[in-house]
Amino acid sequence: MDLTAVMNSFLDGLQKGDGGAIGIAVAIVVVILSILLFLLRGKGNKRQGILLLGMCDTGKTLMFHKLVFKSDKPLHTVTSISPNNGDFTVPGKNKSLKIYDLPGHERLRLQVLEQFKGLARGIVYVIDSASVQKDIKEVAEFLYTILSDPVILANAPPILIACNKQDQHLVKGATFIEKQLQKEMNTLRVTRSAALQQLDGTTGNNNSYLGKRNKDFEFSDLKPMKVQFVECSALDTSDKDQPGLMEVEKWLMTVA
Ligand SMILES: Nc1nc2c(ncn2[C@@H]2O[C@H](COP(=O)(O)OP(=O)(O)O)[C@@H](O)[C@H]2O)c(=O)[nH]1
Ligand SMILES: [Mg+2]
Repeated sequence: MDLTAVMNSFLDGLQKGDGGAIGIAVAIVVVILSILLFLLRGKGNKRQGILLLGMCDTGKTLMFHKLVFKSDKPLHTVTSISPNNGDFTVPGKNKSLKIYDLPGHERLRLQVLEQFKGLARGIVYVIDSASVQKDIKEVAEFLYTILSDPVILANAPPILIACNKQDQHLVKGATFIEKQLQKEMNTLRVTRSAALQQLDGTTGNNNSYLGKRNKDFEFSDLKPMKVQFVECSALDTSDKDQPGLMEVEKWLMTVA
């Protein structure tokens, strides 16, 4: 029996309301729908976003312009209220990442995190190395909120802590900032998990306690989430010894 004959008898069966033929037709439709759904879902899961997060005035928008537009011109923006996004083409690879410059204003940042966290293939947490000591509490708090978010914990995107503005005089280096942040996170995890326990009345078993118990907080204990610190400068200076954004770009290449 050739294929046309099989098709004909199958269509004949369908017309006559033959149970077997209808069963086969239903099965075929189900298989096609499943494949379509699988393909669509696969596409949605492929997170391509890099979120630039951090306090106001840390240099996120300047960094965004440098990475996306390679623009050398100084920026004439006012405080960015709405998110920007643009493509970063990965040199040497046929890939691009979507960079999101998200507003760091205190009243907006949690809402913005909520909206964009599902897109994160990676997160760049930008710090102003010149003012980080003064603002350490707030800097640590937002970072803690990001790292203990259930969606972020589930996806475990790599995190780059970009210690920006290294071109300025007497700024702290990445190692110093990492130590300061670890100390602050150590305090925060106690207050945060205590506050949560009071709220929902449960004992422990929430995600708000980051790192290992019975041990001071360390970023390396957040595995499988990988947290890295680099020094950078989004501002152009004629000084060739300045780090520029080289380390950030290197990291983006490893994430893409
Ligand atoms: N010296 C120095 N200034 C910077 C650097 N990055 C940004 N700035 C300046 O810091 C201010 C805030 O930058 P902006 O990108 O708007 O910060 P955002 O609020 O995080 O988006 C601007 O005046 C920038 O020119 C840097 O690496 N070094
Ligand atoms: Mg901005």
